[in-house]
Amino acid sequence: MQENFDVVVVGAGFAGMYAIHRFRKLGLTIKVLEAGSDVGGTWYWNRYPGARCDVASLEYSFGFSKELEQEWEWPEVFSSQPDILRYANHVADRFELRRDIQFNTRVVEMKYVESNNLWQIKSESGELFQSRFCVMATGCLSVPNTPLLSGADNFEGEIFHTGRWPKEPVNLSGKRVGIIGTGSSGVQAIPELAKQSEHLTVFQRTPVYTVPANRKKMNPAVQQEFRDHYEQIRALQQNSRAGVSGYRPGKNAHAAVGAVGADQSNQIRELSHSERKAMIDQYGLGILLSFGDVSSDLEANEIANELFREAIEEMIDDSNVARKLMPKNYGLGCKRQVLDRDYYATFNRPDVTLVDLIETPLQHIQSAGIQTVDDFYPLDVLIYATGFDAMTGALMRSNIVGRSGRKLKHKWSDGPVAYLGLQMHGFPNLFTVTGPGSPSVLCNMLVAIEQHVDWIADCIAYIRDNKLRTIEPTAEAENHWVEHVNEVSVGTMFRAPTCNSWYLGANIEGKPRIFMPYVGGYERYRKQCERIASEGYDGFMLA
Ligand code: N01
Repeated sequence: MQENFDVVVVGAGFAGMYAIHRFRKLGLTIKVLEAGSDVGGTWYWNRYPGARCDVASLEYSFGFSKELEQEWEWPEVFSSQPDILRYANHVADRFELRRDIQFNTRVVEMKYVESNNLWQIKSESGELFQSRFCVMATGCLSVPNTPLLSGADNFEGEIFHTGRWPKEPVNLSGKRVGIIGTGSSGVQAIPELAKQSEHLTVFQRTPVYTVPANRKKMNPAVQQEFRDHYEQIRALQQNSRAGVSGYRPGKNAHAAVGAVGADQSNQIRELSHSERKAMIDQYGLGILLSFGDVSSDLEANEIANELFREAIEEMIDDSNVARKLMPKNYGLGCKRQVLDRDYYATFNRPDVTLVDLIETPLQHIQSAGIQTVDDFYPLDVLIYATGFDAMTGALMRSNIVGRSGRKLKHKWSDGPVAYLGLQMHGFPNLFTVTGPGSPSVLCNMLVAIEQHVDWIADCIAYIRDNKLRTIEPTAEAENHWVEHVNEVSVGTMFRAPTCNSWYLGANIEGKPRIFMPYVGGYERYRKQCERIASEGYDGFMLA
């Protein structure tokens, strides 16, 4: 049996959830297919201890409903995963979203049928769905990367991935826990795991630059101030580089968001060593990221890196451990900035061991632990905090077949090619939310999601109202956009010669090295999308 809809949406994270609300207003029939058992996307899957958002709660929220803005209470300035998931559930309840979602349904194939201009979607259990439009709301960081380590199948203890943490509580007390990976997930989990386990061994390949997160409880006066000014705040977000307003309430409610003390016009090169240290003492290590030259000039960047290493030396009791924790071969700003709570202090605990996998590589995983070239580490639990096949992973795994039997996998074999990160030539009526080539992960995701879903909804309405059947970008427009995305990233720290990050696909073996998100800024991007739509969808073929 095959069910028919106007739109099938894949994924019930924040993008899929907002899509239901927005598409209902157009009177469209919708089906959202979600692999998980409930809403929340990334916040549904990433339940590991310590998981938390790095965008301030009052900014990381939907702007489409004034009532929602007024009624929701955020307990902390930067929200923990349980609070964000609670918000997602509240939104689902309040707007009765679940009636259009089919949970526990993984999409395994999507095929465009040219004879009737419809998409056929197949689930893992063989169910078939058909729709005129498809919206991939599959998230940028939704496919966990589990590296193939020698002997991994031998391990007889419990195994977890931070990106697939179980819903049921995980009891680590009295257990010897090992964690591989020190990116954002590992850095957040490590201090909590150290508290919960008998002994924690951290297997680190690349040391991280991490700065303390703001850990304040929400001040009710600040929350009220935001509620009173949300219209202004949303406008500021729309005209910002990263979808963040930076709004700071008045004197009595200051420091609601972000770090203060320097701006991009400040140059680290112009300060003496003692002036630089004084600024770190006053504002914390995060200040290093605020100097304009640190993100644009390799020598200035290295000054900041060296200051960072000095700070690590001061924070860590054992100089050998401090040395291992110091990032050396890449600079600040190359990767997504990591925020932590007590990360460095955790390595001063007697029940935490740091293993440097570059100095002493992992040889083999055995039934009872990990063997490196110089030691054996007995473990009851092994945790992978090894990241994701980012931005393209979920799309590539959906086995998408477009016009003339062309597979997305083949189209993207040398890297993602898409127009505005919204559509691909050869795949009519298929849209991606925060796809490669859009600001996505460099932006407040909630802002990026709302902008994309609104754009897609307006586009579908345009097609319907003009009695058209299909839309897809021209190959030319798509190629120009890819060139532009590439051009604007040149000269940024993201593409420094020493930089290897998931933004570049460098964390996945064999993945083409392409800088995937759009670094030109959210406001500039949004204006381009608006211009293109207002000019009758410039660069798109409509039929
Ligand atoms: O993943 P990562 P993540 N052997 O790819 C290591 C968002 N996020 O899940 O660098 C040994 O950054 C790898 O080492 P190396 C945020 O956007 C946000 O931590 O490849 N180690 C690295 O240390 C973030 O950027 C929040 O040498 C191996 C780690 O695993 C993104 O998600 C919180 C290995 C992976 O780090 C991804 O973060 C959490 C191997 N074979 C996540 N393979 C917040 O909002 C990989 N590693 C705060």
